[in-house]
Amino acid sequence: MAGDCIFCKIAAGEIPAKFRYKDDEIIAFDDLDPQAPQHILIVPRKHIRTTLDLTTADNELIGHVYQVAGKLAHDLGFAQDGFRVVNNCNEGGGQSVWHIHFHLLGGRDMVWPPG
Ligand code: DGP
Repeated sequence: MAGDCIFCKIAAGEIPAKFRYKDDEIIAFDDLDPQAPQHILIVPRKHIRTTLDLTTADNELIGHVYQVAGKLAHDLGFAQDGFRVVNNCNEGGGQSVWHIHFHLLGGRDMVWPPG
């Protein structure tokens, strides 16, 4: 755990969140600033700063993130209509929290190209 990290504090139960999923490896909770009717953050418990800090040791973990994204989309009823999983990397990519996370967005049509 990184002491000043918001997502580590949410994982440790020190900051409240509306949880949608939890296991030993990852947590998922509603985004504070939703960009779609359903906007859930899927966050590994392990403090990894950005996508650029992933190693082969994390391959299974990231695969698990995508499995949970699909399960949540299915359970929340927007899997068939379509959804998006987004990872913002570094400031130019839109990253603002320095603990790797994946935005699961659903409940509306998505546009392309993204902003
Ligand atoms: P990004 O910009 O890709 O790093 O996304 C960070 C997201 O985290 C952003 O959409 C807002 C969300 N967020 C930041 N702080 C909190 C918090 O304390 N609680 C929750 N639920 N979401 C947060």
